[in-house]
Amino acid sequence: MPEEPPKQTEYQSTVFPTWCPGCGDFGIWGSLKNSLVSLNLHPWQFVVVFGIGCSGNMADFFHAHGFHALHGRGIPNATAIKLTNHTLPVIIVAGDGDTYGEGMGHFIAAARGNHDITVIVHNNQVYGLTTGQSAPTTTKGTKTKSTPGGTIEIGVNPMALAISSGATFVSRAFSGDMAHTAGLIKQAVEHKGFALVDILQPCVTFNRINTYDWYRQRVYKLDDEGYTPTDRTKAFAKALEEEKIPLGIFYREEKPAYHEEVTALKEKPLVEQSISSIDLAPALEEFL
Ligand SMILES: Cc1ncc(C[n+]2csc(CCOP(=O)(O)OP(=O)(O)O)c2C)c(N)n1
Ligand code: SF4
Repeated sequence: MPEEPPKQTEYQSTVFPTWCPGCGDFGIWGSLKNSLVSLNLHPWQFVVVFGIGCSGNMADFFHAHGFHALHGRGIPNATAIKLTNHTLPVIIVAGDGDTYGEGMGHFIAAARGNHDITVIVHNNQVYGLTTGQSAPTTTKGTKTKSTPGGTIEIGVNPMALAISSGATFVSRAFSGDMAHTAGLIKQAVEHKGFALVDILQPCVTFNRINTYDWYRQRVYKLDDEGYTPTDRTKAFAKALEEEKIPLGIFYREEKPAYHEEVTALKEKPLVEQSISSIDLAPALEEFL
């Protein structure tokens, strides 16, 4: 008998979100579930790695095979899972602080390797869970709890960072537009290689600048102007736009994913390989 298609409720855990009412995390949560339905993936057919933050708290509100990683360490956990069983779609859900701050080195390394993972970033431009300190994405001069005189550093540009690091699917969404966000997540998961969906997510409690209205006055869709995401130079130009905020796929490229270039994984996934015939004695003797 053919398997029933998944239903949204399958990804529902028994815990209702503890996010503040109106938080943009709700829109990302709903969009992710909608995209998984359209990808025809049941909860046991993919893995989600969660970071630490309000965003990563989704681990409690989501029913699937998952792992709640340390702050900044979602990406290395995800690449390890992918290399162990590269038939599984692997998704990461983490904050902008987690991904572009403590996890920045891992982000660049995984993008350079074109690891076949989907990184979903809740970009609220603050540290939400720890109550509103500045994040790596905070715009220069912004006053936050940790920067009462305004931030001195410039903000990280996630689109430019991803494009220059070798990511092969680079996109931006807005959590206030769930249909568009779900469509981008779906395409990112389908993409073979390192895929970023940076999602602009209002933190209604600690970020009173980048509100839903603020975004609605500035965002526009790249698709609406007939933009094609195949030219790196044009993608950089879009990444540097500031007055208006482009949404959609900035850059997309087809090339081999990391696991496809590892000789030992060419025949079958690591998890299906037998290690009983391997003599571990010489290695143990050398290292113990
Ligand atoms: C290794 C480590 N460093 C720092 C922290 C403290 N910490 C917890 S959440 C967080 C920031 C969360 O901000 P972000 O990643 O943007 O996620 P958000 O809460 O905004 O969704 C920090 C610094 C931690 N738990 N572990
Ligand atoms: S603190 Fe901000 S990011 Fe965290 S749940 Fe509340 S509104 Fe959302």
